[in-house]
Order: sequence, then C-alpha cells, then structure tokens
Amino acid sequence: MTPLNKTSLPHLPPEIVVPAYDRSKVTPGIAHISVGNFHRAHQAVYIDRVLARAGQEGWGLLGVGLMETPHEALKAQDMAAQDCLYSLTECAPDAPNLVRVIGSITEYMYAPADRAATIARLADPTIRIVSLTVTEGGYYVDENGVFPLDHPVIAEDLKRDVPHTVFGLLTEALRQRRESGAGPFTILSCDNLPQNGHVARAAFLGWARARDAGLAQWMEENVTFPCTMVDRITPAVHPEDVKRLDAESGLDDRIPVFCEDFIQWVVEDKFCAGRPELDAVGVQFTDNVEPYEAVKLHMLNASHSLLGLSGVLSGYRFVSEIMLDLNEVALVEQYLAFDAEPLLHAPPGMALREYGRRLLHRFRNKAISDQLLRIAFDSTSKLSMFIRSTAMGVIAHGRPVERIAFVVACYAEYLRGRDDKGTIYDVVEPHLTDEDRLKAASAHLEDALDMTAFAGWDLRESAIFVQRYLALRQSVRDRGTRATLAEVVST
Ligand code: CS2
Repeated sequence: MTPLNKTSLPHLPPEIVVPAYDRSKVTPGIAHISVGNFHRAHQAVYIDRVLARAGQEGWGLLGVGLMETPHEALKAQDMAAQDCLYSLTECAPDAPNLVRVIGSITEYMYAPADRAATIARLADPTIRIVSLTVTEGGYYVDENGVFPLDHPVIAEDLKRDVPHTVFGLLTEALRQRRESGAGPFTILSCDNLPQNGHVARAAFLGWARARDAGLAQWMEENVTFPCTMVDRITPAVHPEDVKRLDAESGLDDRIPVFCEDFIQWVVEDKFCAGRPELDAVGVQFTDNVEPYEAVKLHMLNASHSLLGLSGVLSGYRFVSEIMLDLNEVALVEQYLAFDAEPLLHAPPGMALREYGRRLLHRFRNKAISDQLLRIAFDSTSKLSMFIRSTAMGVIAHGRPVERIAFVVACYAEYLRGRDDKGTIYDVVEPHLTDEDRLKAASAHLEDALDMTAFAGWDLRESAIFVQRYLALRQSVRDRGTRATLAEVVST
C-alpha cells in the first residue's frame, strides 16, 4: 500500500485524482474550526477546486481541532503524518467510486495543545475567514435566540484567561486583531441550523458582550456572519470503513473520508475581509439563503431524523437498508408532501416535489451506506432545527399530527437504547440533561414532552397532539415500532 504524504503525492496511480495546483505555494486564508468528515467532504472540496484557479493560492485552509478528546488528538497526529492530505471517495449510485486526494488543508493545529498559539495564529492578518462546523447544538443559543451565559460550559469558560470554547477562541483572536490593526475576519457557520449566520452572530456577540463590551461593539460593527446552506451526505468513518476504503484505493490513508456524489453550498455574499472565487467553482451566492436552507433542513434533515429514530428502534442500521421498507419510505413521502412542503416556499428555480424525489434517490444510494445511528446522534439538538417549525405549523393549521406524534414518540423511546429486537445500541446525546433523562424514563409518558428537545414547541397546548403521541408511544412499547409505523402510514 502506498503511504499518503507530500512525497508520495506525485507518484500516485493515475486513477486517483490529485490536486491540480502546487501545494507548496498555498497559504491559509481560511481557518476552519472542527475538521470533521463533513468539512473534509464539502468545504475542503470547493476550496480544492478554487486553489486550481490563478491567483487563489492565498485561500488555503488552516484546520483547527477544538475538542480535547483522544480522537481529536489522534486526528492531529494523523494530519501531521500525512502533510494534511487525505483521500475522499465519492460514491455515485450508478458509477464506479471516484477516489481523489484533497490538498486544500495545508496546515493543522490542535488547539488544546497550545490555545494561546492558536489564538495568535487566528489573529494573523492573512486569515480572513473563520468557518465552523461545531454541530447543531454547539452554538448554545436557545429557542428565543438568547445565548445562555449561565450554561455551565459557558459560565466556566467566561472565567478563564485563555478560553477553551470556540466563542472565546475567536473573540480573543479578534481582540488581538483589533489591537494590531489586522481588522476583522468573517465568521462563517457551516452547520445545519435555520439562519445559521444569525445564530452564530447571537452566540459570538453574546459571549463578547459578557467579556468586553467595547470589543463586542467593534465586532458588531465589523465582523460579518453570512448565512449558508450546506449539503453533502457524509457517513461516519469507522475502523472497518478505513480498511475497506484503503483496500479500494490502494492507499495507506489513516484518515480517509467517503460521501455521496451530490454536493451543494449556498452562501450569503457578506464577507468583511474578502473571499475566494467560490462562485467560479459551483457555490451559489445569494442575498437570501433562508428559502434554500428551510427546504434543505425541513426536507432532507427532517426526513433523516424520521428515518434515523424510527429506523434504529425498528432494528435497522443503514439508510440504504431502511429504504427497502415501504412503510419507512411512505413515512418520508407523506411527511414531505403533507407536513413539510405546504409550509415551505421554494427558492427560485427549485421545485419541491422534484427536490423530494431526488432526496429519496440520494437516500437509496447503496454505495455510501450511511449509518442511521450517525443521523440519530444528538437528536436532542437536531429535532428543534429540523422538525420544530413543521410540527408547530401542522398543529397550528389543524392538520393530522400522526407523523409528528410518531417521531416525537420515537425520540423518547430511542433514548432507552434498546431496539424492538432487544439489541442494545449507543445513545450519544451530548446535550441531553439529567432532567431530560428522568422525563424520558418517567412512567407518565407525557413528561417527555417537557424535554429540552421540545422546548418552545408548545406541544402540550394541542390536546389532539398529546392524545396521538400517548397512543403511538404506548403502541411502540406494546406492539413495536414497525407495527406502529404501519398504522401511522395507513391513517
Ligand atoms: C444528517 C446530516 O446528521 C444528520 O442529521 O441529516 O448530517 C445530513 O447528512 C447532511 O446535512 C447532508 O447534507
């Protein structure tokens, strides 16, 4: 097997696509916080395309690992060992997989190893954009748009001289830039949240105001927070996937990634310190990202959550596998047609029916075998981003609540960590509180409606909803998820 690093790069077999530019000339202009698989399959790919254009070599990526975990520490070592190179396998449903080496990340820092040095690096004037994939729950902003200064993670970090959170790290870097005259950078959220730019703004300014009112005011006047819609299905990479991908590529890559062939990025053109020529490489720029993002979150991500929660409980583990279950497909089709679509406004040039059909096609892509447990992960944060507004709209319009009640019931049951077949699975819910756990486990099934995931949904105000939720949750317990689903889709 061929090792992957800058020395081996010029000698890779011709069927592997390699960067079409001289990496030694590239310098980072964008720092990306939390270099997960999604970032490596999405933004890093667009930047890889941009770097092949003349005059763009100042827009490479500096990857920053934020979380102090063994996994993140190992990733930093692997990135260093491979000169930040990795292979990406793009899986089309009807064509051979395409393996390419992505070269756009040219520098990597593991913040916990030296936070002050990371802040100083971000304060360098050559860094003009800081982008983020810190997960849906990583912004802490509540359903009223408020950044909770009393949240234990935030309160503790506000006391530190050298903060650990992304809010502290970037704010301190901006403080140095203000003092040195380096000017602001754009903060670009690439997470799946409605109005992610506004949420990022609320979070960073909320933090900064608590720390230094003058700096907060400067940030308010100078830093921009564009909204974005990001899309590419990127499964988790488990050790067995590393083996499989490396066997396919012939590379000894410790950190390969794989994804579907589809990719989309819609961005609000509001960059306070310039941006690369992303419009020349397929990124859509617009004044109003909101309709694109609403369609994507409330159709794609919501369908995923429906499949993830009901699927894991039913004993399925992969999306392509669940797409062979006609009731699961009917659940998604009905949800899209009767619940989500009537509340959405299609952006120019997009037909919702066609978008929905395309989604089902993407989900059927066997070549990527996306994991339902990946999708179910952190449903506590995701459900309010993906399902809440549809749920509230359906209830407010007096439309049938079957599918909403079913997914709410599935979430509460999913938290028990045992599927219908009795198989135990890992429930990974970093934002679930101890109180939530008690409510989920309560013999009064109604208590689950007061969990964090449903804050601000007003579910208890609809007697019909509560009644259907109680009946469906009891049915999931007594008759199983599949039998309950059969009833839901035939109602
Ligand atoms: C998924 C997303 O994690 C989830 O809940 O719905 O990761 C999804 O695969 C991406 O947003 C696709 O762009």
